[in-house]
Amino acid sequence: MFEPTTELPDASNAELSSEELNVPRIVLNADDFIVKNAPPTIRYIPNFIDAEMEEYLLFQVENAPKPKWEFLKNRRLQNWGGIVGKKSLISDNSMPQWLNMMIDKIMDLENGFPESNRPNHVLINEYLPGQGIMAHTDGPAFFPMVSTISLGSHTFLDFYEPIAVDEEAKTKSDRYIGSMLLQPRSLILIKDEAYKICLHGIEERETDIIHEKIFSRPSNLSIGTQLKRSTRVSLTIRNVPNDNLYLFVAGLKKKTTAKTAKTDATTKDDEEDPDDSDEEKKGNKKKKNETKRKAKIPTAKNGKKGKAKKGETEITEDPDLRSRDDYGVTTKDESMRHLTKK
Ligand SMILES: O=C(O)CCC(=O)C(=O)O
Repeated sequence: MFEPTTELPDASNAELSSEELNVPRIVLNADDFIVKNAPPTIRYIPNFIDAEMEEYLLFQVENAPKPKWEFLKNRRLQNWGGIVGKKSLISDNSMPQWLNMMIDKIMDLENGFPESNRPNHVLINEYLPGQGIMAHTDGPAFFPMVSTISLGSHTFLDFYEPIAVDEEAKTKSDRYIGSMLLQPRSLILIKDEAYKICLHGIEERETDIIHEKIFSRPSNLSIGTQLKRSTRVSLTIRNVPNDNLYLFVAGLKKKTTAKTAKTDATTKDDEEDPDDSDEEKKGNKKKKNETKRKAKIPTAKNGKKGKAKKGETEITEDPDLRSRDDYGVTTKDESMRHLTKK
């Protein structure tokens, strides 16, 4: 599908360094790219990579070993770096050079990830036109900042208030805050309230129409402009602070701790609690339990607490502790369609 039209590095030179692959190292300050009218803090860098690099990355994604692909109902994905559990990463030391290169490029940003939180996990999602991802917050295992590179097509990344568990439960459209127009080759960095409190998702649409609530509207795109989606690949690049390396030796599983803090407390859960894509697959089952759970969170606006109403998905007290299965969407939400495997 993504045949390179020019001569590009291929898997045979995948171990070459960024310099050898001529990745320009330009130091940008991420804080120069804060999106002013968006929830704090979203930083958006258009043309973070050039077209040649985009083509190269699409080629690498498309030509990854077949078993790397996981098929969900609404998209397919690849997981690199290991399995993300509730609180830590079960690292498999598998980050290929073509992704390390992008991690290096993100690490070159001033005010990006701290040195001690270099991204160690990459989730690659491929969306055909009409596909999307339900509104969610990222799991508690991650350092609270996500970086995403878009390839191949634009999309709208939509932001929502969390379900305000108060007297008047709001619909999803009531909770809609606005959208980022993510252009191919761009980088978005989401942290603070936008990461911890807001939900983000992508509607299943084939065409997007520019409207007033697009935070990142370029001046050449007037309200009403229609943008037809094509296949989009996103590289979601994150850090999981607790990084456990598992060694499989003669059928015996032995754990070594690559980084310190809290690892001992996490391992059992993590083995049984797979990464967020797997949680989606298990979502239908978990969702039933979810609706039974009692939970309270402060509302986005008035800080009140309360129980979720009938028919709502209840969410945990601390949005930080919400994983992909705590979507924070109503059980009637159409995004639940995503939960079934093909
Ligand atoms: O594709 C994207 O830009 C969003 C992906 C995402 O939200 C996720 O994988 O958690």
